[in-house]
Amino acid sequence: MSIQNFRKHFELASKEAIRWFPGHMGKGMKIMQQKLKTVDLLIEVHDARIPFSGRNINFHDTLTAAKPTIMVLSKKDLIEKEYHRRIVEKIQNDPQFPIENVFLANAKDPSCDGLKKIIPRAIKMIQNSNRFNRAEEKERNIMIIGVPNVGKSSLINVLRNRHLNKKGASAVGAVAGITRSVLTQIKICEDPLIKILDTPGVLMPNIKNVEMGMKLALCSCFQDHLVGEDVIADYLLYWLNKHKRFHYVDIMGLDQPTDDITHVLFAGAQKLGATLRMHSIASGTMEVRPNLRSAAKYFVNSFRKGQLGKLCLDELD
Ligand SMILES: Nc1nc2c(ncn2[C@@H]2O[C@H](COP(=O)(O)OP(=O)(O)OP(=O)(O)O)[C@@H](O)[C@H]2O)c(=O)[nH]1
Ligand SMILES: [Mg+2]
Repeated sequence: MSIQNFRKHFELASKEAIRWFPGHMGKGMKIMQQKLKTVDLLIEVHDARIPFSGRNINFHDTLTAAKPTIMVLSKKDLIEKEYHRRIVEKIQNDPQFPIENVFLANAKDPSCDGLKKIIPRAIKMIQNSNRFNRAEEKERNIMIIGVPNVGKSSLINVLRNRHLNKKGASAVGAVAGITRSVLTQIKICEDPLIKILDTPGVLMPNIKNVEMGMKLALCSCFQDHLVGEDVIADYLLYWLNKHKRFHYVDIMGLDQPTDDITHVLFAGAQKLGATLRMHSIASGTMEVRPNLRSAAKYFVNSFRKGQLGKLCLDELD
């Protein structure tokens, strides 16, 4: 296939796939709102691979408008370094919800520069803010918010380790929905006394934009089975071709780029030796077929591990 023939738009075979919103999330948001009066500052965490897509805009109206807020773009190790400054500036100058204090962070690297700056900046911002009913409180409370799987709990753990020299207090995992209890309070610093409330990820109620939904799916903000690994893999292929990122050709055992996901998955299954034994109704015997689902998972995971290159999915201009 010639490169000019790649798809210019991504379309879902069924629009139904875009109706995800697990019910417990709305309840989580209400409890977070009720807790707001015990909080001095918010840290909104978002995935640096989708710095502008999929942020829950309801956070602004219900939470961040009322308290000083720091934005942390996590997983900075998975995007190109040359984008860092432009991303921060774009968020600071956002026409709708600008956030002044923005840091990029890699929770897997305790010596990361962005990580070092978060708590000192938070202390300063709380000092300079009107704490209303909390003016006499010695304890500073921070609430961490964000959509699922962006690294909220990982950030708490690495900050706790850094400022208190203590290891993981909050459970972390590669799929969405690891933190379930609405508010777990974790001490992360002794002097001054700082506690962080971990919260479950909350998506916006409606994701009408297909591309935004697919980017969130690719970054594991939903559980894969809700969208389907094959659909996520097809979106990934579309994105890679559109941006002329062809590392996948090698990784999936192809000869050249293609826009046909079935072709990619067949080649990938063959490369992996991934097969399925299935009963054929036509012949009445067991047949060995390529395991396309395994190939789709492998393809999507290659992106998630950064093996397809450092990729920021959002356009910067
Ligand atoms: N590469 C990389 N992976 C990260 C980083 N931060 C978190 N992760 C990974 O992202 C996944 C999700 O991390 P969590 O800390 O559980 O995310 P969460 O936002 O608390 O997720 P929920 O509680 O499910 O909403 C885990 O596999 C982490 O190891 C980072 O800075 N870089
Ligand atoms: Mg969590």
